[in-house]
Amino acid sequence: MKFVHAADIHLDSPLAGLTAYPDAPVELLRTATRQAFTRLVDEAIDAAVSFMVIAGDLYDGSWKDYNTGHFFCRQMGRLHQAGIPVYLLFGNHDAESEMTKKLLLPPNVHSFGSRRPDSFQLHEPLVALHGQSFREAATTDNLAAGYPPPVPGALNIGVLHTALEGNAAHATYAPCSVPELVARGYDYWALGHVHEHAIMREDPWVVFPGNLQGRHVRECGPRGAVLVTADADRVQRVERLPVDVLRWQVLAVDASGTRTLAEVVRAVGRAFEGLLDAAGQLPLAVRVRLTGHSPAHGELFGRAPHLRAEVLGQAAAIGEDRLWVEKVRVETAPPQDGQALRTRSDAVAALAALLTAAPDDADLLADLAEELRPLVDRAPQELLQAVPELAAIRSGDLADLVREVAPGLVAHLAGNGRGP
Ligand SMILES: [Mn+2]
Repeated sequence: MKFVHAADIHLDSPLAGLTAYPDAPVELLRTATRQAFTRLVDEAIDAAVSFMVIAGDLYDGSWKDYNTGHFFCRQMGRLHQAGIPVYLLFGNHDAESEMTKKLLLPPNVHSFGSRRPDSFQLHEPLVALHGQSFREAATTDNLAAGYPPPVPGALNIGVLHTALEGNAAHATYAPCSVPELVARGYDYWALGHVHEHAIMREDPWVVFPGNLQGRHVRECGPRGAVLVTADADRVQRVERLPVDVLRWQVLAVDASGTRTLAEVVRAVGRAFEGLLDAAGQLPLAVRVRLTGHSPAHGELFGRAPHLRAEVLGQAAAIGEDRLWVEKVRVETAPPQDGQALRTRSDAVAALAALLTAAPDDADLLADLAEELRPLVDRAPQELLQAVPELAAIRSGDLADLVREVAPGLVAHLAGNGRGP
């Protein structure tokens, strides 16, 4: 017997981070979560699974209109035609109190209630699924504590949307510990909420499938569900089932062997080629990080817009519409040879002298005020109230500000990237 365990589908939430680009794949960014979910249903039908479990955050929040619900009904109808039941639990994003619109679902879809734990059973082989949906988004009770004892002779599956405990990256929704889940005596815990795929434990299994589709650069790498193979009384294996339709990557390119911006751009191009070879046919959204000590460091910083244009040019030439650049981050440092260090410390010393004299230099302060005023004039009122330095810039009173920031700035420049 096989089943699919998915969670954190966040249907119809848009992908973020590429939309600023004029040539961004707008349609793909808008529909990626739907396309990934359609692929999941394709895979479930192809693998002739016995059932599908969705462990919360199917929806990103209340629907804008009924379109999202109609799409889900259509996919559930396909599973119904194939004789595949679905066990659906709601998490913090789609808690009962959050969802103002609702549709009847096909008879193959069984939702876990939010008042108390519900159990459903399948026969031949006997499977019992236990779960409780979130009633409110901010559910911080330990829901698992109320789950029923295992059904004897069945493969018991607990379905739960939880941050577990002590997970710093996530709010403490429905907290509980892995030993507590193990003690319940089930064979498999189908968890949701944590977007990174993680097998917390095997036999009994405690599994986060991860979210179905990465939505920004902080959700990198393959995304999807898991395919679980089991016999009548135990789980045999858990395999990842990637169904994402666009993949986010962070690509670090070492610029330490390069001397000019052009050489850096060519190194990025070679790295793009390697990335595409490894990714198969999937479109990629890439953040480029340039690292290392390089003589090109100054040029990269000084010509950032040109660098970005060149990197986009490489992506366009190599990517054939499957490679999108999210951002180019320059994290390089100056070369570490003695000459450069001396030049640098001279520059830092000159800047320190300039800044020391600056509070008493009326011309310099006037120039500075003129440069900064347009920025401050665009800042919202709340920001001006929250940051007194901005008010100082607006009133043209910069001497104190320069006195305050100068030591920190000089220390930062002097200490940054210095070799041993
Ligand atoms: Mn969640």
